[in-house]
Amino acid sequence: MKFYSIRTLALTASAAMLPALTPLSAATVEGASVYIDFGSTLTPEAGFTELSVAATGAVAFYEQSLSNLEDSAGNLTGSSFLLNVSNGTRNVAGSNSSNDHDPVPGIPVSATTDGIWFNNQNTGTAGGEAFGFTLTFSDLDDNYAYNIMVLMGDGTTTDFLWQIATGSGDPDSITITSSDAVSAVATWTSVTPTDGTIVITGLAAGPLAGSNTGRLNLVSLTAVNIPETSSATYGIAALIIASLFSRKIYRRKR
Ligand SMILES: [Ca+2]
Repeated sequence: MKFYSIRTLALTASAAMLPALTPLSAATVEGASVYIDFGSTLTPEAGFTELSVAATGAVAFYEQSLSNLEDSAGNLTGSSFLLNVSNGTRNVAGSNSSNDHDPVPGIPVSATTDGIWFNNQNTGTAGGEAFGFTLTFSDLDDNYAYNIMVLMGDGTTTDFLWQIATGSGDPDSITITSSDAVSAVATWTSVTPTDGTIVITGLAAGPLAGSNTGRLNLVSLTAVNIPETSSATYGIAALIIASLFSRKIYRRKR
């Protein structure tokens, strides 16, 4: 609590004296997570935002969005999420279908036992468009970095290559294979948004002959402090403010 009030104080200084700094968003809380829980089973825990997909007919290029995401601390972050699926048809499956992921510490079982599945219906890479997922988080607080986790699900039939397409700080490419999709936990650490945006892509990397299915279970973003640079900036701002306050108090005394 004490630390947070100091940062708020530093913000006041930066707005007046250091206009190059971006103001902190009061809605973003260090350590809080935004969870997008794909699937059709309601997850009652606070901060879990469901993304269910109606089981309708084939769609070549699918997208669905969520706005003003709630985090695990119960705050509305003002951030948005967009799911795009390229070269696939769509469907949804609940906990009784084969979208399960093994339990993950800290994540409710109701969140890891449902997912959504997409199938490219034998289209392979025809038309030059890869089959896979694009997860876009926008209007993120640039004053934080984000730890990211992606879970796919049982029944994924080909390999998917996951990476951070927009955002910096963790260049890891992570392959989730058809055989480990039920257990693999893809993570990236301290990813810094680019103009408030982080884009995560998971494109089919394996052989695409015939029908291919990708099952997506959960994605999370956890706000963490940006190392070094941010701390130094706040420290300088706090020193300036402290100096101003001491002068003001001195004048009042006289
Ligand atoms: Ca899920």
